[in-house]
Formats: sequence, structure tokens, C-alpha cells
Amino acid sequence: MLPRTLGTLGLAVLMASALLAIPATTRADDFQRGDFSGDGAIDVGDVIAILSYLSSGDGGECDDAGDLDDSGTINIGDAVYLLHVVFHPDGPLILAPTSCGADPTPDALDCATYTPCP
Ligand SMILES: [Ca+2]
Ligand SMILES: [Ca+2]
Repeated sequence: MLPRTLGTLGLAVLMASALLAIPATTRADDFQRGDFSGDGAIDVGDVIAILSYLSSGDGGECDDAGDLDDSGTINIGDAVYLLHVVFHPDGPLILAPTSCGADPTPDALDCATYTPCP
């Protein structure tokens, strides 16, 4: 409950300080699985980006995009899976990169930034 002596200015200051106290979220909700490089296209460059991430730890801005099978981790299987997608786009896959969307599975991977999705 607000004290009666707060007044309009006091209330405005209180509301502004409350808004400033809310941490800014940097998580991108929508991304395209497979586009690990974040350029809006799924190609062999994304396979190379995943392999580079696995060897050096330097990744993109959206780790979820590199988790092709949505297992919650990025490993060599994701790179092999993506190679199959790139060279056999009409092949029979159980899971395939799709259009923009949110990660349906809670996991430790993050997607801080992914600009190709609106
Ligand atoms: Ca890409
Ligand atoms: Ca995976």
C-alpha cells in the first residue's frame, strides 16, 4: 500500500524505479534450427560453425540452433545430422530444420540472439 503523502510525482518515480529494476531479457524466443551461424540460411557453413564450436568452444549467438536433434547438447551427431540435411534436403528425416519457432524442449542451451526470425 502506498503512503498517502507520496503524490503523483512520487508515484511516477516509484514506478520508474520498479521498471528499471526489471532485468532486460536477452533471449531470442524464435530461431531456425540448423542455422548455427545465424545468417538466415542453412548450409555447409553451419556444419563448419558447429565443428568449430566443438573444437574451440567459440559458438554463435544461438546455441539452440546448433542442436539439430533437440537433445539438449551440441555434439558431432548434430554436425553429421546437418550434413545430411544440407546434402539430402529431401531425404527421409525424423527431425528436420524448420521455419522460425521456439524451442519446445527446456534445456541448458541458450539462444541469446537470433535476428533472422521476426
Ligand atoms: Ca547459416
Ligand atoms: Ca544435439
